[in-house]
Amino acid sequence: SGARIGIGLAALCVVGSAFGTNPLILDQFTADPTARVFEGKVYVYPSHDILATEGRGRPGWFCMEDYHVFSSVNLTDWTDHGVILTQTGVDWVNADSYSLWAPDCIARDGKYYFYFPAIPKSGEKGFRIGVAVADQPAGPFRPEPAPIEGVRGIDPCVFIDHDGTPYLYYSHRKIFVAKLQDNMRQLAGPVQTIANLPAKGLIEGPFVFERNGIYYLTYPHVENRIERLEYAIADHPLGPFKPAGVILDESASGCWTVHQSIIEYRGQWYLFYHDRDLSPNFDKARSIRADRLFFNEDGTIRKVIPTLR
Ligand code: FUB
Repeated sequence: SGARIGIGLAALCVVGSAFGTNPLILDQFTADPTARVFEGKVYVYPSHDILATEGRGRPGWFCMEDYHVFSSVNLTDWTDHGVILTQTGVDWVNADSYSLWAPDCIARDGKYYFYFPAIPKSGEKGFRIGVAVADQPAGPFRPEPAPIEGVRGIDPCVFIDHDGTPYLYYSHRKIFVAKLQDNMRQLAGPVQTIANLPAKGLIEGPFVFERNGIYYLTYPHVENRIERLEYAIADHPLGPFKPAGVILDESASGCWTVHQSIIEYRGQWYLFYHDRDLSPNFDKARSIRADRLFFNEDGTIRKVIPTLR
């Protein structure tokens, strides 16, 4: 079904804004940014919010029919590489569900694996997680014919440890983890629930990274209407994790969701997240931001202060 993927090479154009003048992308709504450093550039794989209308999605709710990928060498000028996956281009996805939620992309052995949640056309309830594979960070991505067996949930994040073991994290009110096989398309072991995280409120959107032997599990957590970014630390990708603090307070604009990724690029750490800068009255039409992130000497993360336009 590779031919059915819309590859918007024609859409290749610079759409960015100056770094430090969030939001990063001004010509469309973007959310749930997963930033990765590939081939010396920052690639961002966000969700793509659009506005639902009668017959297209569910008015008042999230509405997403495709994904774009963006890249930058300076976090200032962003290139939109166009559409890399659509709800009509994946065999197992309900082509009328407008539910392509938060994705991830990871490189392994010269291939790029794009993970995305979607609602299946089989009629079963809830989200499954699929994989699409490419030879380049901006695609073209070839979707696998079926979602990952044994996984039901949203917000995939794949982390590859120093020993080469890949782990898939995802959420379904709680956060789960399972080892992946070397083919990056199937589970290699049982799904485990991450223990010791806050028991109250919804937790979603896991993003895991490692720095100086500390494994950081970051996640949005909502106890009272608006999500804030929190994190837990461990000395192994499977835990046990211990909650360690707040990275980003609840949005001042009142945006219900937040969703994050953290990268080191040219010696500086960055938090990518979203708010609703281009849509102050509707928080399902979001915009991605980036801000510098700093660590304390003991490895704890200092709270990020959002910079605005
Ligand atoms: O974008 C849809 C959903 O909202 C994501 O999957 C969640 O993490 C939240 O940002």
